[in-house]
Amino acid sequence: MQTVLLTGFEPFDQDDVNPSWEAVRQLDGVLLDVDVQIVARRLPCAFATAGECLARSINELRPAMVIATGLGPGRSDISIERVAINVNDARIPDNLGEQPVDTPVVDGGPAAYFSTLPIKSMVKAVRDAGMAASVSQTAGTFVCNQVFYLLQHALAGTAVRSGFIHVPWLPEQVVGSGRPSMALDRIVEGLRRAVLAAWQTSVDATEAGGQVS
Ligand code: PCA
Repeated sequence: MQTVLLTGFEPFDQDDVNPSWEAVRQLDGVLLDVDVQIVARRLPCAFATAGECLARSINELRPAMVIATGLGPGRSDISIERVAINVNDARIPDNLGEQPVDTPVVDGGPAAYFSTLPIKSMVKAVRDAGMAASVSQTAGTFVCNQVFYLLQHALAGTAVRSGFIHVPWLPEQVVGSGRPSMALDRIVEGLRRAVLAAWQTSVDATEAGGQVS
């Protein structure tokens, strides 16, 4: 049996749930395909500990593919991230009170890493299943981008493909605010379809999915 590691984050800022963890915990133990099982793990929302925790899970599970997920506050769809950048620039403190400004994720590391997942095929698979999805050109500069960068850095040059997905708030988190959200069962199914497409696709589809600015 092979393993696909999916991570989600603990709540942060003002929220008392994080939809990324609420969704991936429902996929823990699910058979993705013949002989491939999803294992879900929760990461702390802290610059000092999230990367360590991710590395421990990778060492323990030796997964065949790794997809980290997080809440993208204000996102309206399942956002498949294209690129992780070598910058921490926190607008708010993390859960340990740390707020790095303009520091590198990895001293002397490359400016950026691309996702090694078939991002266009993943967007198409989620949309075909009836959920909104798009390629996102930035994972921000907070803990999600840091984890995404550390993940790509750790697995660079290996056969283990990896990437990052941001998900929207849940409807109950945005009541009366006019902010976008997505129901939990749709996030769960959207993630499952995205992960399945990533697993089954070795050459990405050519589909328009960029942004003008
Ligand atoms: N979202 C934050 C960190 C944890 C999470 O779920 C981010 O986008 O950086």
